[in-house]
Amino acid sequence: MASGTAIILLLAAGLLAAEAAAPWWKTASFYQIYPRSFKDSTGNGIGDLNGVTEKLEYLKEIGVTATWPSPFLKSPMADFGYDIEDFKAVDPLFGTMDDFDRMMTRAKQLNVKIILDFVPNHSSDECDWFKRSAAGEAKYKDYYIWHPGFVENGVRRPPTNWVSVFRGSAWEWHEGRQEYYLHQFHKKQPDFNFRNPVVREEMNNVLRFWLERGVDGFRVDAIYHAFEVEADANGNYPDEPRNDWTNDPDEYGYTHKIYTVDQPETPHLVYEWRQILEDFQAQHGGDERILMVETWSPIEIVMHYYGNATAEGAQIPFNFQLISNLHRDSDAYHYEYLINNWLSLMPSGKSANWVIGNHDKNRVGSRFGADRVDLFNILLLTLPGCSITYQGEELGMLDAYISWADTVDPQACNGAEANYMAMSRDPARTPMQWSDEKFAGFTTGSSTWLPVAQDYAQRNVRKERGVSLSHLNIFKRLQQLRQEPSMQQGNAEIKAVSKYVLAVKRHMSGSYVYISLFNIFNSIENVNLNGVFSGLPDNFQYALVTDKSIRQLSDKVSAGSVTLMPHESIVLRSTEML
Ligand SMILES: *[C@@H]1O[C@H](CO)[C@@H](O)[C@H](O)[C@H]1NC(C)=O
Ligand SMILES: CC(=O)N[C@H]1CO[C@H](CO)[C@@H](O)[C@@H]1O
Repeated sequence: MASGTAIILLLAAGLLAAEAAAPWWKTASFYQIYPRSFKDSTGNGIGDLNGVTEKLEYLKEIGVTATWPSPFLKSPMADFGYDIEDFKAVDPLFGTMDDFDRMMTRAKQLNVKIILDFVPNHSSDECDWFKRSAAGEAKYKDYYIWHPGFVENGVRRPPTNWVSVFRGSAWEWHEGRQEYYLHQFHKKQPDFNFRNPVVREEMNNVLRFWLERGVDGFRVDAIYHAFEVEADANGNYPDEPRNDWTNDPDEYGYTHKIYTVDQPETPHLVYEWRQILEDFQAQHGGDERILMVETWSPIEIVMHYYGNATAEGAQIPFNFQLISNLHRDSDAYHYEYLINNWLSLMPSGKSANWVIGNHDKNRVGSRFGADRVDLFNILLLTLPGCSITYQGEELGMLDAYISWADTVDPQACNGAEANYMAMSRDPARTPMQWSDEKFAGFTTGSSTWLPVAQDYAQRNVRKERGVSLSHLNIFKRLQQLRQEPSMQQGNAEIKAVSKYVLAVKRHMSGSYVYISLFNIFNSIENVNLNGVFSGLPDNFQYALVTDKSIRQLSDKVSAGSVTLMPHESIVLRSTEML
């Protein structure tokens, strides 16, 4: 057969591949579930995996592509599951491995992807590996970071001045082994030694284990703490330089973190994990598995997690620019800068992602004002790339008032009654509001692990389904708009029209032009879009309105004059394809 035919076949295959090329995650809508508070299936007042399974259809209803439930692996719960005892087992509080498998089966039927929250920086001190390491068993001896410390004038002191995030020395003396172990967090959370290839392989096996069980990827918790500086030839570690703004050696800010976070090796650990995913893919086929990594590092460092010139990294290094830097008074120029800065620093060929809420932050409506709930949902869902929504934000859930007596967050309980509210993450972790039934339909039991928010009778899924411009229905409408070619693959231009108004234009040649407009403040604004974007058609119509709008869906409007009501956000669509 002529080699020409083979070339044509190859070309055809190439074209098909290119058409199917946009991987599922690039414009996905991710949804973070906090399993303790999503749905309780047993009546004990704590959400569980069967509860998640029961509500997967709801995720489908609101157009979610993928969900990452916060950790549900076996844990003594010193830090609500971020301290893992067994990396390959479900905690009985959340269910069983069979429940997990059922959740996966249902998710696959509905085509909702499941991402596992993977917590690699440490294990629990009750983890079998730590016990064996402490006992000096050969294989496990160097699984964690051990050092005998120093004795000066008969007094023992820790190896360095490093401080734990939870206050006090990051080194804890272990009587059994007669050495200190390193813990950057709680003393019940010893840090792994990722310089030990056996530990890396052990973790790689954890990834393989869950891939085999069907997960679509991993969300990697606080990766920037994974490595510490390498020990010198004598096995010693250097002190970190002092910060001059505190003299309290127990305060986390006492030292400047140059040896305990953001070490140059850390992104390479992520590249290694990506390779595990690729290898699995090559063997098993199916849709692309992904890595989402959490790192609260400077933006230039975050970019390394995308990969380097020769190795792929995480598809989604979390973009915390909006969640970290925006506040109530931020003007449109600030929004514009933060968004464009990410897009311009991102290596070419990579995709953006946007985060505005999570289980560690106050509710969006409480941080920015309830009048801006739709604004942030519209922003997240019309920017290019993928959106990441924390459960309940689609309803506009607000922080609940939690009394001191009801407070359970260790971060708040460790402090004093006088200022616990500033520390507590409980207000954003209250049970999901499904209906106006008792306990908001979250449980059939007689109590809940955290109180249900006081406003649940007005703000819940069932009620919002029935109100045409509810936050929930706007969220669903946005998901439909996101399917449009201009939103999926179009270019994006993000511009501040003034201090008050932000504009996002999405367009792909041969399709409609979409423009989202955000009136951030409390005044009426008039915008001439021709002064903002060049080459616009004259006529637009409203593709999305909110309860702030005086115009209706499909009303016509000229590009030369668009009026925005206080806090109004809208999406316009050109009347013609361009
Ligand atoms: C990229 O990372 C890989 C894997 O860690 C490494 O082997 C390679 O040298 C790096 N390439 C560049 C150009 O830095
Ligand atoms: C890498 C990692 O797992 N980071 C986590 C380390 O532990 C603390 C305390 O549990 C978590 O809050 C971090 O997110």
